[in-house]
Amino acid sequence: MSTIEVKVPDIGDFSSVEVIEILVAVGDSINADQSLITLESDKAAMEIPSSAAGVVKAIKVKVGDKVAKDSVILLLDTTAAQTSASASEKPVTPPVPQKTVAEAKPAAPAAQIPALQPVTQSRPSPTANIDPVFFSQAHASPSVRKFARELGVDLGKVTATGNKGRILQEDVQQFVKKMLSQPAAVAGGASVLGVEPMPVIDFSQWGSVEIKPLTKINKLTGKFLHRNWVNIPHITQFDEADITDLEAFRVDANNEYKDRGIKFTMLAFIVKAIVTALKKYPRFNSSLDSGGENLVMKNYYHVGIAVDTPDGLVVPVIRDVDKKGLVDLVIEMKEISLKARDKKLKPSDMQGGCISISSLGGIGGTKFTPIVNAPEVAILGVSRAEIKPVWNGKEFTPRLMLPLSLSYDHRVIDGADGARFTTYLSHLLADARRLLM
Ligand code: CAO
Repeated sequence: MSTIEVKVPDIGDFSSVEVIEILVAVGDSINADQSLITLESDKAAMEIPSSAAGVVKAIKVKVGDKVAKDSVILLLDTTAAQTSASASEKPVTPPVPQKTVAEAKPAAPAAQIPALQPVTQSRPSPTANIDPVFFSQAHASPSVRKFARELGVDLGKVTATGNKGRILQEDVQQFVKKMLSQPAAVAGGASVLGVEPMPVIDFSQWGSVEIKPLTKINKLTGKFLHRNWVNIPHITQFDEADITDLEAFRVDANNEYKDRGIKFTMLAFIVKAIVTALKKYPRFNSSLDSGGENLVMKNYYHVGIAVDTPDGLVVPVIRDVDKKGLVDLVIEMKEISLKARDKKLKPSDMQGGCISISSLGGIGGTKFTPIVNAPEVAILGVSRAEIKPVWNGKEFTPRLMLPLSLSYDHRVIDGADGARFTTYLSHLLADARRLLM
């Protein structure tokens, strides 16, 4: 038996170069010239070939080590290789993979897929985690490995077209192109580039299920909400308005207008107040232009109201709120919510809003984070008012507090302005006389 030390050859000007990959394992039969390790300096990556054929007895370096000329890489039993090849004629691991590693790789055992997350189809991501074993065994030049690493491509999944199954840079590019062009098999539709798609799940494996198609409105709103959620950097500012006095006024007004069949809702006051706040903080009454370079400042005041219908959420718009009195607003709001629930809204009834209000106060809840209804830049969420003890400087007094949740587009509105807007809105609602000013 003859054991030799395989050393780093003369690698030019490099005196201390990092080992980034070990390409063989103890027990591997290797050929002369087979790549053993990959070194990477600031300037280049290089594979170091074996000086002889044999069986690897021990590896003397590890990933992260710094090596130079004559550093020992491994111990090689040079007789064992010849003996095993000639005597037993067992196929040894080919020094250079003749197929792509993906083809050579045994099928992944089912146990590798978590039992509770059966993924029947999902788009493989080019940036999926790289399998270090198959990446290191893939037959590719250092520059191609570097290129693949930068793109996050697992070389083990790339089909090679080069000589003797070598993976070329074009193969990596082709792989990325293919991944990007594959339709996303995502529950619920579109996926975000670079984000792992949602798995497709067979729920019937855990019990009986039935399929209910989404309504047309569900599908449309789902698309818009997803688009807005993904495109807009959202912040939600919470506040509470003391509406004790406003509620007393509302009850009086309702008694007064009872004979005319008019019922003032808290929402009508909020619509009026929000327009006064838009006038004070005009940036909330703007939209980003399509290039994202300019703000389109609006000189009109149209407010969208989210209406819950059996078929889903719709947001009709009340136009020119600043030119309308409370009675007109109350009548119009009643009409549009009836129209919405009777499916009589036209597309134009839902366009041109400056800001939207989503009121869940009639249902319950303390706070929520509504999604901005682009191209608007803010949306006000209103939750259920509650009597709370409020400190007036001397004592706690029972006050009716209305929770407000203002979500806004942080590209257009700064946090300080978000807080100013809700503070001002709360002042307006606390003293409705300010709405006249
Ligand atoms: N606090 C306490 N009570 C409230 C309240 C609040 N903030 N807002 C409404 N209420 C009360 C009302 O006074 C009314 O009580 P009475 O019948 O005793 O007078 C009751 O709750 C029902 O009000 P309402 O919700 O029907 O009426 P509204 O004017 O407040 O709202 C509308 C109208 C169209 C906004 C509402 O019906 C609706 O559809 N809300 C849901 C909106 C939605 O789905 N948003 C989610 C979008 S985010 O995904």
